[in-house]
Amino acid sequence: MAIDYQERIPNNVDLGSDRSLQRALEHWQPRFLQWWRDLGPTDFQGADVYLRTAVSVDRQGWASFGTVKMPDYRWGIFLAERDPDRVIGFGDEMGKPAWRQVPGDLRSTLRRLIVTQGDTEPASVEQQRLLGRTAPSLYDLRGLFQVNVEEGRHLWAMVYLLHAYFGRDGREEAEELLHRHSGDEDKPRILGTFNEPISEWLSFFMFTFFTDRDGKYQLMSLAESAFDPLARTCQFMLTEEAHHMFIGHTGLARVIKRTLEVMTELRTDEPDAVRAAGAIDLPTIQRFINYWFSSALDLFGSEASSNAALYFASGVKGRPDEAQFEDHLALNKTYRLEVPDGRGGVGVQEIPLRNGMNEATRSAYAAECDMFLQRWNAMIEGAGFAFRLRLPSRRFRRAIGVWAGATVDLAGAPIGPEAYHAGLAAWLPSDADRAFVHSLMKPVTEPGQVAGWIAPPDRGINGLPTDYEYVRMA
Ligand code: BYC
Ligand code: FE
Ligand code: FE
Repeated sequence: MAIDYQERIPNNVDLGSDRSLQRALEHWQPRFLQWWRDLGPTDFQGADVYLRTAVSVDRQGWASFGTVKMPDYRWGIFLAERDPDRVIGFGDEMGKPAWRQVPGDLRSTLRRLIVTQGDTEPASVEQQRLLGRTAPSLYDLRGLFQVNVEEGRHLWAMVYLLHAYFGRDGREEAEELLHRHSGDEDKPRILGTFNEPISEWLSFFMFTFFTDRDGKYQLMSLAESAFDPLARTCQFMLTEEAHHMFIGHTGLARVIKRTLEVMTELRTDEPDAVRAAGAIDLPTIQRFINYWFSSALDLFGSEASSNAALYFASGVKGRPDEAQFEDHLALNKTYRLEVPDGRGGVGVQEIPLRNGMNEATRSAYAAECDMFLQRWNAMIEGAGFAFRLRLPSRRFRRAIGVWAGATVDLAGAPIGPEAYHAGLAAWLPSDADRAFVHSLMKPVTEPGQVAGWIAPPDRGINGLPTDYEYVRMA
């Protein structure tokens, strides 16, 4: 379907044919814009930014690139094409037609999932709002804003579902999505990680690497949903999500590349020497990995989850790439969990497979993260250094699930609380680490120039050169 780019709310859901829905969204739109001005990126609302905008769902040409001021970004509503023959792919309802409406008995379950998903999107924009002041290049500044506007669009995507399918309580939830705020004492965002501030760029790259990747896995699970509008919405969001993770993994690779250049030049891996030369030493990068990975793991929910079993049974949420599994019922099978045995050791518990879906997804996620670490380790090895980056154990520093609050080391071995608390100082970024990283955060605003702690990007955006003026200050 062609999209009228000049409509107030660009969409491919034929919004024009539903006047009351359109009016409800037009009512929400100025509140969204007010939120964007109040809690979106600081300082740059008047800047001209070279941004990608979703304009259709065609595989080719789904986005257009151009220079816009962020408040004029055309946040639209796009759902992947509907397959009229789509059937439910898993669970107790498998083989029945996908739902075009919300089944009454699953209304609150679906609403809660959509609200949880929706809540993370504006939360991340709030977390990142000050970063524009210290971007290492105009290329990176544009990358930040690209992520921010698209997270804004993801909020639109969830608000559309709430308005279109959940009546009055959906509209109320849509309001609340603008009233909870990241880190707010009284009204925080729903999930833990989304209340942690992101005040420097190393954490921004960690977040887009680890946390946006949780987003990918959750969206893939929801793209399997029997509730067809949710599935199609999430399917299209994944198109945009790929670039957020690209920013994360290329950003971290560039940081490591720069560190290795300095180490090679100085012929040392001494952290103090690397720091004195203005790069981020590998042990500090490791501590940031320990922090952000463990924080992201909690986003998958408990290892043993009756919620997850209900989602799977009813069809509301599947597994990422459900089609790749042979057995879509997951009945009469178990999942083997390692759990604290209550005596300071590790025991084994068999749980019904459906209850173990969160852990199965978390484990696929961890394997994907590790693949990138191995690439970076190949860079380190290629430069002739012995240091290796590692993901901490999935048991480490958990706040949700069977290992919540357990005192384990980076390898996941249970240790006493004293050893744990002493260990944390070495395992997580210290105040001094954070202060050092902050000290590097000096904005670089000359086109083509890049801060000294990160290597330049290999390529520009959309075929443009790396020294293109991606952001022009107002
Ligand atoms: N923090 O059975 P359990 C993204 C709650 S990121 C606080 O363990 P369940 C993005 C849970 O709600 C993707 N609370 O978990 C990335 C439950 O509460 P109730 C976001 C938590 O329900 C970057 C209780 O603990 N999308 O898109 O199986 C930038 C026990 O629940 C946490 C989604 O999350 C936590 N970490 O699974 C921008 C998808 N974890 O029922 C965007 C939608 C659990 O006792 N959400 N709890 O009150 C879900 O599918 C599920 O809610 C979860 C939790 C996977 C998050
Ligand atoms: Fe998102
Ligand atoms: Fe994202």
